[in-house]
Amino acid sequence: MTNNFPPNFVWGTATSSTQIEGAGLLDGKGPSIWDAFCQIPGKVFENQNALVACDHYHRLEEDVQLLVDLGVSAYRFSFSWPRLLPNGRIDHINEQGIKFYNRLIDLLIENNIMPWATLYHWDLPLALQLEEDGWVGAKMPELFEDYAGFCFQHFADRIKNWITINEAWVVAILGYGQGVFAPGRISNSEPYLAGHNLLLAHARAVALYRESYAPKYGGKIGITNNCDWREPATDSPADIAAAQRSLEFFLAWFADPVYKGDYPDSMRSALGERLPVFTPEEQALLKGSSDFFGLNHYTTMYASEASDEIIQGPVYGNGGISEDQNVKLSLDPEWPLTDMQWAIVPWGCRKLLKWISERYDYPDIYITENGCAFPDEIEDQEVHDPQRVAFFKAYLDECSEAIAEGVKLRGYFIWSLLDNFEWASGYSKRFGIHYVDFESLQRRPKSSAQWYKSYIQSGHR
Ligand code: PNW
Repeated sequence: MTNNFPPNFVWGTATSSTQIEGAGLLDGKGPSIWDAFCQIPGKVFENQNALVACDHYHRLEEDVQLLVDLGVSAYRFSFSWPRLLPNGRIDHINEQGIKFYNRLIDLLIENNIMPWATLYHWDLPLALQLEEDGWVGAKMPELFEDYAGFCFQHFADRIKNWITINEAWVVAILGYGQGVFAPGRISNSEPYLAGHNLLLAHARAVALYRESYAPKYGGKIGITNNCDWREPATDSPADIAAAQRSLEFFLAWFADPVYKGDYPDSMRSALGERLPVFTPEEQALLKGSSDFFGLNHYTTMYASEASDEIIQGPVYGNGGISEDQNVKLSLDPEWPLTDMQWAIVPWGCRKLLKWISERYDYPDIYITENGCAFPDEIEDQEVHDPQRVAFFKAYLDECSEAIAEGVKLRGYFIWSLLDNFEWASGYSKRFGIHYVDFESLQRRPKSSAQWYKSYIQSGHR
């Protein structure tokens, strides 16, 4: 085990509104696209929904206490747009939503835990899906800016770390390409339009924050993208190029516009007119629009050139639309799998961190999510999850190694604080370092929570 984490390294855990809050239609909250999606039979495991989830809305104090007990220095959560603005627009404000987040933020600060707030973690107000076509609608960047401004106005005095959009890739590909996440659209062009509007929405929110809030409060704002590592399946130039292309369709799709002002050439040439074009003004707005590189990382796959094989339909986990890339993905049978069937490949994390650092000139990186699902069970009042502990040890070791190799990794957030509503998988996949009994809603630290606590304490901070 190496330890290259500096004393000011940010140690945290993460959650999101839909996944933990519950109170899905209570206290003035409007419905989100996920509330609607859950009502379509067959979309979510056992037709479950997020109406109660972990009932965090009513167990706020208890959950902050879990964070205190863990000894983390930061907590990443997300604002529920439809809890604050039930129809998505600032003409109708839900005061009870503001009160709820004020309580959360104040409690975190009282306990010396830095709040990291995500503005959009997938719970679009349903009204905006119906009225504006959701993220393929041209007015969405402006409506997001309004919503962001509303959040800054109420919370920027205390929140110094902002994330605009969580995983635009998931929204675009799973929500608008494969239709397996809300809003459930299936298309081979809408993902690129949705991605485009998400980027513009991000850029507008950042411009507003930098102009009107950062000078006064001195906070930071950025975007979080997810990416797996893609290892060339062989050392042939074709497979090396395929792995590179795969990473560009997955991560550079969203990171190049933010760091360089435009989409990668590989996407432009493969997609032609399906990839929207930024105006020069939009490029200027996007370039440099993130104060840090937010990364959610879970797994690794081999990539090879698809050449003669015709890739049809969705290939799970392939960045961009599968058919557009000419990349074939595969797994090494030696790699252990999590309950999501995601391979555990810790060195992939280090390689990805280095790839990002080299491509984007060594930005400050925060891993805003990393974690794994296992079918944990309670036995004699305890939950032993040695595989999860081994996962974190191994991934953090590679993070430490990456730091030694020059990567400016500044923080790490475990996904997740609690077992929660895992989107289309419902409650069947447990990512938490605290076990949640979804009948009684009782929380219980797993051994991984104990381990993380001592890891943070033992000089890894
Ligand atoms: C992320 N994929 O989602 C989200 O930010 C979390 O809300 C979620 O609970 C967590 O990871 C675990 O799934 C992802 O298909 C969903 O590659 C799907 C993918 C990646 C990330």
